[in-house]
Amino acid sequence: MTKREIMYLSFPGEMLMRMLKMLILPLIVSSLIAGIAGLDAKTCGKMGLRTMAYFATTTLLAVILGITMAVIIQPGRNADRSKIQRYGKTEKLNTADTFLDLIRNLFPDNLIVSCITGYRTALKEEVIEKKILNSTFNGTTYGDFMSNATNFTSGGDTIIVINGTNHTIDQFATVVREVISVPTKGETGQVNILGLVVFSVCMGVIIGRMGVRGKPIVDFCNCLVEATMNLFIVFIWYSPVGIMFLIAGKIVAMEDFSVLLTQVGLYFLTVLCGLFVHGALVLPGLYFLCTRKNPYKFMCGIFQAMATAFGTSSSSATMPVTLHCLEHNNHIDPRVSTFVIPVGATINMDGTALYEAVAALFIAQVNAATMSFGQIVTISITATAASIGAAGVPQAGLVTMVIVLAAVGLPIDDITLILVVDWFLDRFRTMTNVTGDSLGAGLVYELSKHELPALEADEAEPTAVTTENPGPNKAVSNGTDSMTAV
Ligand code: 7O9
Repeated sequence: MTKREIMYLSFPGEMLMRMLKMLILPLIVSSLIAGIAGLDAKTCGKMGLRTMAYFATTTLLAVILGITMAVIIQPGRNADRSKIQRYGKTEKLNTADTFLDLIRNLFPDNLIVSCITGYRTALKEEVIEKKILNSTFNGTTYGDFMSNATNFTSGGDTIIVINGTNHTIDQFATVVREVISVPTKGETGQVNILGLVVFSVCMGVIIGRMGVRGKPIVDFCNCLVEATMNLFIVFIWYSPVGIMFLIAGKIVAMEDFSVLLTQVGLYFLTVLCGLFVHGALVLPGLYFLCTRKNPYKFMCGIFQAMATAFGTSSSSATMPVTLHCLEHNNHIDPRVSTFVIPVGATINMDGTALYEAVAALFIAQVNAATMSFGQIVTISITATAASIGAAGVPQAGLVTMVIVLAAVGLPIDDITLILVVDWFLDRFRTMTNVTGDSLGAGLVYELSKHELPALEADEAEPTAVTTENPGPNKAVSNGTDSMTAV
């Protein structure tokens, strides 16, 4: 098929992507603000700590699993480098700039702009002229000139008299032009989701502390979440068709798969095995350990979210489906899921972390570079950090990989060796990412469950306080009722 025909074939799938992505912005901002503001500070803090502990544990486990897999299977050991075809190009990148961009993106200077694009340091090339003092003038070398330095006479330019002739320092200089890159302000062209998450979480905390006076915003946000989810239920009917076309379009566009598998097949299998073990054994195991409930029953409930993750290869586009599945199939309290899922979709990427660790070791093996224990630790730290920061750095996929490789001194250009299977592995790692987020929501819910009912009473408290400024009688009596109930 021609590119155009493929575009037509995947068009119904593209429409699904657009519908899902349309919902992300209202959903993430309102669900985080309402979710966090609806909790009291103590529960919010406890739940936040549990969530972060879960995210950190699972990401670290994923990296360790990836490294173990790559060391056992040795996917790159016998690979003949010259036989692996390279695809695409890698771009030049400065690790320090990327890191600063990430921090800048945490705090957007303009909220409206952050809904459209993030900050990215662009390197502008500038020509500068440099004088190099090395030439010879009238038989006098620069060395001679300098050794007579005591003879300097001042007056405008530095002048030196050698054998009765005046010389200036410029006569010994050769002018060279050099191109340097100057960091300037640029744009990522992608929504700065990390900034929006930080903003929403902070606003949620503050609005929650405002009590009654913050209630209109909380109600507004709750209403917006509900409306967005209702709109999503309309779209959900279309999702099976959309996912089918998304995958069909990809299959048609695929190059000869057998060639690809013989080239980097073992690498592909290593990542796949790692993702499978993590998603089907490690994460459910952790869930079981903490909750004593059947994790596979839980995972049946999020099947639709996993299918959407596979079809869209984006955990953010899958977010509405994940929220829907958690609430309707697994009966997770929306106060928990609307907090865990958006934050998880942004910073918790187990599959991505595992993938980056395996990829780095694969490239090391292909280059027959032996990795010391220290370097392996460096890979795990950078892969973990890369998966956390991915949503905040421009062109995340490649850039984070570059950072991991650069940290242990592996050739950056070798990323092109693995690009050919990247789009396919992306689907599987997104599935793992979504599974990790969902099980996390389930786990945090089970652990925080006993604290949540108390919350409902707490929420009613501000209404009771309104006696100070008596509103409609009904509201006051409601509040009193629930206070009595407490
Ligand atoms: C994978 F919170 C949300 F839902 F609003 C949200 C929106 C956007 C969360 C995250 C993002 C976002 O931009 N995420 C992002 C993720 C950006 C760049 C790269 C990645 C990494 O993506 C994963 C991967 O490539 O391994 C994977 N495709 O989980 O979506």
